[in-house]
Amino acid sequence: MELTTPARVGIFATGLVALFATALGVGNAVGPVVDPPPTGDEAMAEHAGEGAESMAGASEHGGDHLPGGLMVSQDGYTLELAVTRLQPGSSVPLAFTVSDDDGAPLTSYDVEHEKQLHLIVVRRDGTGFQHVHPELDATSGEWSTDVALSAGPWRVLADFVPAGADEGITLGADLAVAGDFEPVQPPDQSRTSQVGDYTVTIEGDLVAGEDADLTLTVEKDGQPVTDLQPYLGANGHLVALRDGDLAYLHVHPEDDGTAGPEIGFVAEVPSAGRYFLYLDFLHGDVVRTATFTLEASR
Ligand SMILES: [Cu+2]
Repeated sequence: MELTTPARVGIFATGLVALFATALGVGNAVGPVVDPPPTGDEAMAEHAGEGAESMAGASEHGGDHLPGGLMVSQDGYTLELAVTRLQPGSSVPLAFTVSDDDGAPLTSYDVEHEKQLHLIVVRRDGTGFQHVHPELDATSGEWSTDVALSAGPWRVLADFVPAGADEGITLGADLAVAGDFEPVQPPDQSRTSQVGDYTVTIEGDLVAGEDADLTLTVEKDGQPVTDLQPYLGANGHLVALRDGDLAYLHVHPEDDGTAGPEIGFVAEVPSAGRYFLYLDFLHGDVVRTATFTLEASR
C-alpha cells in the first residue's frame, strides 16, 4: 500500500520535522496550515539549530503546527465526548462526535491507514494504552466503541482526516474515571516488552530534533517471528506519546520487504525527555501491543 513506500515515509517524516520544530518555536500559534513543509534536508538544516535561529526558521514557514493531540478543538473541529466522567470497567462504552465549524457532527471522513478514524485511549501516566477503531453512525455522526478503563485521569486522542481535507488532525480530550488511583512511575528507559509469549525489543536512541532510526524485533518463545501479518497497511504500527503532555507522534515503519522479525521506524521527537512508545503488531490473527519508554537526549 502506498503509505508504506519510502516516499510516503519521507513525506511523513518531513511533516514531523516541521510540526515539532514549529511547536518548539512558536508556542501557542494555532490555525490551519497553509504552507507546505520544507524538504527533509531544508527542514533538518533549519530546525537543527538552536534558539532564535530555529524559531525564525519555524516562523518563516508560517508555523501554525503544534504536536497533535494537545487540543480539544483545532481548525474548526472539536472532539466532543458523550460522557467525560465514567466508572471503571473492562468493557466501557465510549461515544463521541467530531463537530465542525457550525457545531454539526462531522459524518464524512477520508480513509487513512485503512481506517476513517484512529482512537487512542491512554491513562495520563502512560498505562492502559489502547488503539481502537470505533464504528461511525453515518447519520448521527456518533462514533462508538468499548474500551477498558481503570480509575484515574485519561486522555482520548482521535486521529482522522475530514473528507477532502489536505491533512489529518489529532484532537485530544480528557476523560476522568472514578475510583482510587495509584499512578505508575515509568522507568527512564524500558527497551524490552513482554506480551504473553512474545518478547519485543527496541533498539535506537531518540535525539531531540533529529531523525532516529528505531528497530523493533519480535520474538515468540525465543524464536524470531518472520510471519508478521500486515496491520493497518504495514508490519506494525508505532505510536509515541511524550510524557508530561501526551503530545502525539504517529510514526510508521520503513518497509524492508520482510514480515519480521525486525520492524524499522524513523521517528523524530520535538524535545528531550521521556517518551512512551506503543507497538501494535498482528500475529496469529491477534493484535498485541508492546510498550516501551525511551529517554530522548538533547
Ligand atoms: Cu488505528
